[in-house]
Amino acid sequence: MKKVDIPKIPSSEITPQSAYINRRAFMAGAAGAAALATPFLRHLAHPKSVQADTQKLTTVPSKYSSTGLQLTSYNDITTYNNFYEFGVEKSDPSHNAWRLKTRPWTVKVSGLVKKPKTFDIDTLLKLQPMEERVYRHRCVEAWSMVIPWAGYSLSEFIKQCEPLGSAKYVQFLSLDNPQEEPWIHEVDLDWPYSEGLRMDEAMNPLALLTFGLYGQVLPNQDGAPIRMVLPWKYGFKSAKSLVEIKFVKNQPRTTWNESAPNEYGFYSNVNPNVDHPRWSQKYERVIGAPFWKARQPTLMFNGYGDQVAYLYKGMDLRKDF
Ligand SMILES: Nc1nc2c(c(=O)[nH]1)N[C@H]1C(S)=C(S)[C@@H](COP(=O)(O)O)O[C@H]1N2
Ligand SMILES: [Mo]
Repeated sequence: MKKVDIPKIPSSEITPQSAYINRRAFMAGAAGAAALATPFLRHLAHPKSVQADTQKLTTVPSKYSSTGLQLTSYNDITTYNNFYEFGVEKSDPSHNAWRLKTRPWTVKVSGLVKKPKTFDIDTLLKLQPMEERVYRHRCVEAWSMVIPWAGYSLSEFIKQCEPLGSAKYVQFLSLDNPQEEPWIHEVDLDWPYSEGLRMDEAMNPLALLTFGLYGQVLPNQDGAPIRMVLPWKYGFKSAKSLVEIKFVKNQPRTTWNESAPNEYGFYSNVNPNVDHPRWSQKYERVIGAPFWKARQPTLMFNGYGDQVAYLYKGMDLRKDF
């Protein structure tokens, strides 16, 4: 297999995940095609002009919403993304995720539950009142945003699933469809993208089953039509475009832990005192902020300690990072 050189990344940016992923040539055919392969792969032209899906969602305010924070702009939230199924550069998903078909869409509930069931996305949308929750979002790459999500507590959904007592973990599986997500063949990760939580973490009311942002359905690049949002954990724990939620006995495989276990732990709680092996986690770059506010200290549990610290009592967070 021919390897494609990783594009040069501005040294001011930490983009460790993309830098450590091997990408294979998109067009393995004619020799001359190799030079063309990268630009072609970068941005597959949208058949229509690029247009946001602007379906409105009605939301109610939430007691779990963070207050007093400057929201990141819609533009930054929807053009600076990690969604490796659509490319490894921050701008790739905004150019490429139009390929994702979000209807019809179902989410399968499987594993250790009383009644395994497949839910239609439009049923899930109406299951609970949709809350607007402003959350801090901290990527493991030491950048952050503040995003007004729309969704409801995962715990409300889990109660309806009636998990068995033997279910100790919840696994989240993203769409794995190379037709719509051609980068799946280029990016050297094990697909589908998989994440997981311990059951008590999943039942914490902050864990948000998410359908929208800024009062509209999720743009594809942000994980349409349904994703997780876990504000006290690094961003990669919040799997996008979910197709299956599985209740399991043992700690499930998680994509980044599998890829680099010494760098990405199962828990991945935001923790300024435990550095990534290749960079500090003490500070974060606030996307879109004016320069005098762009570097902020990172908060333990991303500022959500009052609500989640009890989950990790007695654990060594250096070991269980
Ligand atoms: N399926 C899937 N989910 C994913 C990712 C991904 O590449 N694939 N990236 C993760 C990472 S690293 C982050 S920081 C967040 C980014 O979410 P956002 O683009 O909506 O800000 O999504 C997470 N969920
Ligand atoms: Mo991330």
